[in-house]
Amino acid sequence: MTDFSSYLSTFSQDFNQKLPNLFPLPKGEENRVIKAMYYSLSNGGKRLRPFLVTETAKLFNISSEESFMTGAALECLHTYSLIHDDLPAMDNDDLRRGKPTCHKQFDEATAILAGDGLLTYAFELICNEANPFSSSIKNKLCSLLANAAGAFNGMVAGQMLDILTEHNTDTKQPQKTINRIEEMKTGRLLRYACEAGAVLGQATEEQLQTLNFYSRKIGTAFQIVDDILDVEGKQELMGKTLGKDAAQGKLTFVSLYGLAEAKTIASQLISEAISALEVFGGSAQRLKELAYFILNRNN
Ligand code: GRG
Repeated sequence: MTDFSSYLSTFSQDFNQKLPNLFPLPKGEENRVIKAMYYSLSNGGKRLRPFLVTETAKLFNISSEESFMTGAALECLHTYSLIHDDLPAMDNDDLRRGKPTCHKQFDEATAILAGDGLLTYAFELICNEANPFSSSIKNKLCSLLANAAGAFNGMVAGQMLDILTEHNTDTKQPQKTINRIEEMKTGRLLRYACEAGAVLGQATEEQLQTLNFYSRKIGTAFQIVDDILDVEGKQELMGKTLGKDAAQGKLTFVSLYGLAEAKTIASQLISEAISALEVFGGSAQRLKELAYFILNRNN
């Protein structure tokens, strides 16, 4: 294990240990939905989004304890998107994070509700009084998160475009389309992670722009690597069904550029992301390492 992998793994363990406190189980059989929410949330996952929140906030001397709630909220929202993406009406997947998907483990209606529950709980966590920031910062965090996850150029819009493209791959401008899908579906939440850290740390406009640039570059690289892994990855490491993009004739970075060029583009994006962080000096070391990790990941 590299030094960075072990750093990320320690972060994940610490993060996972704090999760049960956020999910006290109320009495009543309706707690089934909370069990389903916690099942999917605690079911592995690399925790890259809360890691990004934490490390970005650290640039501004905000401790990991202070940024925890914001990272947890984002991971809840991310997990909702995975649960809904796996549903029969969407990607129809049986496996997620190496375990049965939420609708396979529970049932479809419960999985829809678990997604809804995690989405709304994200905002409750940000507003929670245990989140030690001012109302104005929490307000900003909520508004940015709603926009990143929503239907107006956010993740929901990206998912819609992705679904439409699946049924119509002979789009006139495939390059533009694939970039728009990535930017909204995958990119917006990764961008939010860095924005949130910057909001917690009350970053300057210039610092925010730098982090924005970094997160856009790693976001695109993340999606390109995801597309590459769908072709070349190992199912036991990825924990999800692979080869689906080609089987569904999906427009992806690999179908558009081919494997070799897709790898070159991803590598170029990661170099640009890392260079941008120079302004933060040594304190951005872990963010630089994360960029490499995204490029070289196998799950
Ligand atoms: C249902 C509104 C709605 C949106 C779904 C997240 C998503 C949008 C679709 C999932 C399909 C997919 C392959 C998305 C692109 C990349 C992505 C988000 C991968 C999963 O993220 P990781 O690798 O997952 O960080 P873990 O499990 O490690 O958290």
